[in-house]
Amino acid sequence: MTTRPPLATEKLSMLIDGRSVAAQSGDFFESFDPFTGKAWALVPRAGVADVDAAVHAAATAFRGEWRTMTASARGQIMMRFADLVAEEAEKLAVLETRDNGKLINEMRMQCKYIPQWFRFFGGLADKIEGRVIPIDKPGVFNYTRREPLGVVAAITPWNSPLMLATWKLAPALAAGNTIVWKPSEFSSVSALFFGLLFEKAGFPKGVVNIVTGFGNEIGDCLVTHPDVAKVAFTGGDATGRRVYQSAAGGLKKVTLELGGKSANIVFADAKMEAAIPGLVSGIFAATGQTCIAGSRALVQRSVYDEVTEKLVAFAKTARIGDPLDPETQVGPITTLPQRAKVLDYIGVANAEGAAQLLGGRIPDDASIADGWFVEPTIFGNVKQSMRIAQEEVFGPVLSVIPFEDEDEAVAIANDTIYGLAAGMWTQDLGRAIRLPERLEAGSVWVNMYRATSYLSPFGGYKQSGIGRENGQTAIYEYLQEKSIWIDAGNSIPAPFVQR
Ligand code: TXE
Repeated sequence: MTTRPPLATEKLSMLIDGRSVAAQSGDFFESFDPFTGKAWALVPRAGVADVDAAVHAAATAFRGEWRTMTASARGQIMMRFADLVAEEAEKLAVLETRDNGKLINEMRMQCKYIPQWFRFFGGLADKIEGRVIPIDKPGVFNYTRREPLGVVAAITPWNSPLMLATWKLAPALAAGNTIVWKPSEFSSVSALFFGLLFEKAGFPKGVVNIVTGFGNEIGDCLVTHPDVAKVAFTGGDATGRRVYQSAAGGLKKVTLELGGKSANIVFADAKMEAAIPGLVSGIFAATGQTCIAGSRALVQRSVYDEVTEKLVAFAKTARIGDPLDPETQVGPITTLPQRAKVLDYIGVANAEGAAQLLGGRIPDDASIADGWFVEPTIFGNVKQSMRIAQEEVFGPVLSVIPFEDEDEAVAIANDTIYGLAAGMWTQDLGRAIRLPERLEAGSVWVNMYRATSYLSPFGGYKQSGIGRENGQTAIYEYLQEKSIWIDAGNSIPAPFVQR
């Protein structure tokens, strides 16, 4: 086992109005290390009063210095923040791995990459332009401004804590909004360290506030708070629906990113040396705990036996172990309830008659017995009617589904309520161009899988979500357009007549 560094501070603090604070109740809750199964940090347990204080601070900051600061100055603060995150990337990555059990290699990659979002959107801050409209009324000058919305509530899950928050915070801040961020109760530690960097970078107090606590205790009061203008949410679809309904009461703007059941399609003409690791990395690299997991492998029937055999052989070699060890390839599941859910789905798949080709159990290895592991699991000959083909498991469970031809591959790929992502493996250029258009998914990868960037839009078709994150257009999710009319002709208005 690698050394597990102790946490520097015994009890962590939230960030409200530029101050490091405990919950007003003084309550804390334990955060667990999924590899040791033991509590390793104490996180403030915010209540409604803390949410109220955070929203109040954000609303006040929105009307203060942040509002009058030039967009270039705003962008420069974001650039400074990016530099500070880059300096702390290694520390943040270790905190994330301890808190959510995902591989250190993956969290390192994410924490080193996060500064690019703040640089990119910081650079966009002073490129938010309005328009001059050649209006159809003589003597009238009409132009538009794009203005921020106000207080944005960012609600994030446990699987990629800082990265998924960054996808919301960077465009929202660049657009001039202020933030109340509630990270997942299962992975709040890195957020609280991230929070220490905002003031250092020069953000005015109250521009970014972080409250930690349980979704079922404070989520609803944050979403429905009258001073919150927009909710940006990533999480499960059941919670997403609830957030959407609560936000509707106040007609708030929302973006939702709600996971998927993504198809990773292998055609007989694929380069198999690439396709097989592509299937494996699509599902097992993050122990299946990623919204874009390629949890359905669609394999052309003529190569079905060959692919499943190679897939099982390859997945069998995956090293299960301590996520802090860079050699580990499959880490634990982040939470105990999530492991129970994954094991339950494995039971359902067996009961429905899917052929279990690999895994399916808690690993039988005493050296990792304290961790919340599930073996990489592969089911063959899965049918569309099975729950394992339709529902998001969010664990290391792959369903392999055979198909005959292109049309059937598209039909199966599109036959779920979700539409977040899809992958395809082929050497046929025509097919590589033809098929992405037919796939109902917000991201399609050809001969690659699981790539995202600050430069390219990301989001869901169908019930995988609403709105887009990343890429230039994401900033418009945090802006509203105002139309300004000026009579430049000095005319005297005719009363009772619309102009
Ligand atoms: O997520 P939740 P959970 C899926 C995955 C998983 C399932 C449940 O299938 O098994 O969701 O995971 C906050 N109002 N994904 O329960 O509940 C909560 O505190 C406002 C997919 O951990 O969606 C956390 O901060 N907020 C996903 C955030 O919502 C509420 C990533 C997400 O938690 C709330 C994670 C409420 N009423 C899980 N209740 C993806 N898209 O990548 C909870 N929250």
